[in-house]
Amino acid sequence: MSQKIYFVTGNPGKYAEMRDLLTGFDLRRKAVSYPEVQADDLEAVARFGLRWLQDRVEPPFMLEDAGLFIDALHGFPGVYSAYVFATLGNRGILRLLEDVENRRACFRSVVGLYDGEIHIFSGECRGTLAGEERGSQGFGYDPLFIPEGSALTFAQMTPAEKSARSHRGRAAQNLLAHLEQAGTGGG
Ligand code: ITT
Repeated sequence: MSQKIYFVTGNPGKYAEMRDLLTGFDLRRKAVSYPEVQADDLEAVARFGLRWLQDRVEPPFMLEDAGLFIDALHGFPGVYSAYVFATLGNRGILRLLEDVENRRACFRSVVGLYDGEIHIFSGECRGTLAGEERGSQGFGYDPLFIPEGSALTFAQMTPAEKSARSHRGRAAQNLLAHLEQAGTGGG
C-alpha cells in the first residue's frame, strides 16, 4: 500500500502538480490554512508553518512556499508573491516592468516535510518574463514565466513539460530522494 502524505495547501494547482510528481505516494490535500509569518526568505516561512501545524495535522505532512523573484525589482515580489498576485495580478507585474529591459526572474520553491522531524527541500528555475500574458495552462504567474532554454511560458506547456523543469519539480525530486532513502516509499 502506498504511503499517505498530507499536503497542506489552499492552492489546487500546486496540489495537482505535486500529486503527479510524487507518483507512488498517496498524496492527500488538506486545505487547512496556516499563518504565513513575515520573513525575508521562503524557508523561514515554511519552517514556521510546519511548527504551527505539528500538533494539528497527522504526520507525515508537507507544505510548500513558493515565490517569483524578479531581478529588476531586486527580488520582489519574492515572499510576498501570493499577496501581490491577489492584488496586482499578472497585469500589475507587467505594468511594473513596462520599459524595463532586464526581464530575468527566478521561481523558487521550498517544500517542508514533517515526519516527526522537519526536513526542507528546495528547487529553483531561472527564466525571463514575457511582455504579455501567454497561454492558459497552469496557474498564478505561469502566463508570464519563460523558463531558460524554452520559447514557451509555463502556461503554454503541458503540466508534465512544466514539471520537468520547474522549481516545484526540482524540489519534489529532492523530496522523493529523501522519501526513498527513508524507506517510506510508495508502491
Ligand atoms: P498555499 O496555500 O500553498 O500557501 P499559495 O497560492 O498562497 O498556496 P504560495 O504562497 O507558495 O502559495 O505562492 C505564492 C504565489 O506564487 C501564489 O500567488 C502562487 O499562485 C504563485 N505561484 C507559486 N508557484 C507557482 C507556479 O508554479 N506557477 C505560477 N505561479 C506560482
